[in-house]
Parts: sequence; structure tokens; C-alpha cells
Amino acid sequence: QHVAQEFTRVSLYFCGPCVAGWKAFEDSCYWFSNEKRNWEAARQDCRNRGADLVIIKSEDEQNFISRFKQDYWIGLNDLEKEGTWKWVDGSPVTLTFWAVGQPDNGNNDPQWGEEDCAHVTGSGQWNDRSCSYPFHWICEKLIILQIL
Ligand SMILES: [Ca+2]
Ligand SMILES: [Ca+2]
Repeated sequence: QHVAQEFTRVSLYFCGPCVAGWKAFEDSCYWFSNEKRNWEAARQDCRNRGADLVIIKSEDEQNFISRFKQDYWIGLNDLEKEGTWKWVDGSPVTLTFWAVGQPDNGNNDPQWGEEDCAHVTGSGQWNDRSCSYPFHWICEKLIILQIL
């Protein structure tokens, strides 16, 4: 048991808490896609990785995400009921970082169509966009430490 504990401690120190390709931040690992996909396909990719689209729960996490200065799908949509935003894990949306004037559901402009999925923009603020639009995406997985 002592050896197992020591192994965990040493591997966390040298390898970090996340597997290769994932970035650690607080108690989660994050994966940033190189490709662009629609929201549903992006979410499916995260689920295939044992994760889900990122859920932003704090100002620190928002700052971490916005450091990458790119459009990324996040795990937030109002697909079920227009104007009622929900995180993919069903948790309530308490803290938001919408850009000024957003979400606007496409502002009734046929050019944009219905906008039911949320993404972070290059400036880090959130916007709603048609779920069929291809963006990069961020997956998040909780770090579960099992110290034997
Ligand atoms: Ca909408
Ligand atoms: Ca919008």
C-alpha cells in the first residue's frame, strides 16, 4: 500500500494528473480540438474520450479557457427550451460571460438561423450560434485521484 501511494505521488509529480494531450487546470483535465465540428459531433467526440464539453463554473476557469483566444464550443445550449440555457450535465447556469447583446438567438436574421449552442469567442466572451456551425471544441474531464 505504501508503495502504491508513493507511485501515485511520484507519477503525479512527473507526469501531471492528466494523460498526454490534456491540460490540467484545478480539478479537471481539458482537451482542445484541432479540428472543427458541429456542436453535436463535438460533444460526441468528448463523450468518446470519457469526457463532455467544457462546463464553466468559475471566473478562474473562464480565464483559463479564454487564454486560448479561439472560438470553441462549450457544453451549453438552449435546445430544449428557447432562452433557457443548460449545461450538458444538467446543472443550473449561475455564472455567465455572454458578450454584450448575446445571446440573441440569431437576432431574427435568416443569415444566422436559430442559435441554440454556446461558444467562447477569441476574446473569451460567450456567444450563441447555430449548432450546425463547425467550431473547435473543448472537452473536460474531472480528475479523480484514487490514492490506494
Ligand atoms: Ca436559442
Ligand atoms: Ca448570437
